[in-house]
Amino acid sequence: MNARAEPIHVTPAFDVERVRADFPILQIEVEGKPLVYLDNAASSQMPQPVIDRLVRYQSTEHANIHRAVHTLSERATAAYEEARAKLQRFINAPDVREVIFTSGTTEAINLVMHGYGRKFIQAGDEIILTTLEHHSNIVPWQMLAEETGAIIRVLPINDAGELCLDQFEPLFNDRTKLVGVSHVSNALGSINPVKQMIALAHKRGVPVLVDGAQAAPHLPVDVQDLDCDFYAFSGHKLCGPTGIGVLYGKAALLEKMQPFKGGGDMILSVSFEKTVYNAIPYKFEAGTPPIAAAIGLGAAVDYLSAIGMDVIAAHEHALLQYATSQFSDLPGLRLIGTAQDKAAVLSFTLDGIHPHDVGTLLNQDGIAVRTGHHCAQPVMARFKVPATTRASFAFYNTMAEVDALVAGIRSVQKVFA
Ligand code: 7TS
Repeated sequence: MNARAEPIHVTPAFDVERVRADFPILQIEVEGKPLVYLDNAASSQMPQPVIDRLVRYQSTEHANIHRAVHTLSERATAAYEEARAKLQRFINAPDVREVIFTSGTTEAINLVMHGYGRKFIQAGDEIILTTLEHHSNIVPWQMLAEETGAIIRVLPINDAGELCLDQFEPLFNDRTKLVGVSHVSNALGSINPVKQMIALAHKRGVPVLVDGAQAAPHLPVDVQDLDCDFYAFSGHKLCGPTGIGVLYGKAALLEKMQPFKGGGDMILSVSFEKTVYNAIPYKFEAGTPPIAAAIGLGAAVDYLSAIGMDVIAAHEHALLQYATSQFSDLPGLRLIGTAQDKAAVLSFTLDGIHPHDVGTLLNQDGIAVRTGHHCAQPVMARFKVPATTRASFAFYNTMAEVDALVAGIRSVQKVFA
């Protein structure tokens, strides 16, 4: 007999009510009804430990960083750099120098466009994007194409909102210089096979930028496992503050890139004859950064990691399955985006009712959803709709909130019947 006890693998039960108690804003009422917050893809809410961390920083640690020998400056610098290390662990980056604080995903992508694109992409070179991209992973590349004469190629999607992976490899040629792809679509929730795409691109020697804005808050992200060259995400979708985000980049690439912004902190020495740039990551962090926000984001990833990103993903998947099955009982509802592999985003239209009216009426029931094109107009064009209503879930949402949404949709349909 084996004397050693077998390890027992128990998934800790996820207590959603306990988690909700951490979020002051989830306790408020809207229009006299308990808030049902289903606009997490736009921005998620902040738990008390993150709020407390911001207050502690502002009350006892605030000063400018990397500049002075006084105590507060040292405290602020230590807390800021500690936050960088927390973010490094959160995405399993091999080197802390590969974590650059930006103002968000948009700025992170623009940094790659200016730092990498303007240096290495020329007339006739090609960039591969996908139909699923958010405007912030389209427009910077169009600006670059306009400036340089580079060409953008687009990987299409099928009727379920999944990338047509079989058409990916044929898009490459000798002029392909970069692939930009979202890890998770904000408009449809499709989870893209980025690991597979990165491997295919690397076979051709082409670097890949992953827009992780909608993945980092919902799935465990491991940049070493993905082997991505760049990974961008935003703090405010991750229970952190606005005005902060991260660009992960492989050190070898970051070293070769030119700075995006010039100013203080990004230099080693300046004269009118010659300026020497600072080492990475500081080369890309010109000026006083959003110190408080970075520290808040560090607290946010601590909070999420304590719950466990796999636990978060499992709870959100259960919400998605339940909501999808409830939606299938609603006549006149068309679900846009039915990918096999999907995050908890439900984009839909209701026959004969404009999404704006749906959103306005749901708000009267205290339910927050987003309506519109979700900054993904090529996705809307693909499905021939001008807009959708989108319910996007977070780990603090409940099955009862799915029921509230379904009841809300039924009453919207009654108003328009
Ligand atoms: N990429 C994706 C996939 C996104 O979903 C968003 C924001 C961005 C980039 C830009 O992020 P930012 O933090 O720099 O603005 N998406 C949404 C949304 O779906 N609704 O509001 C913002």
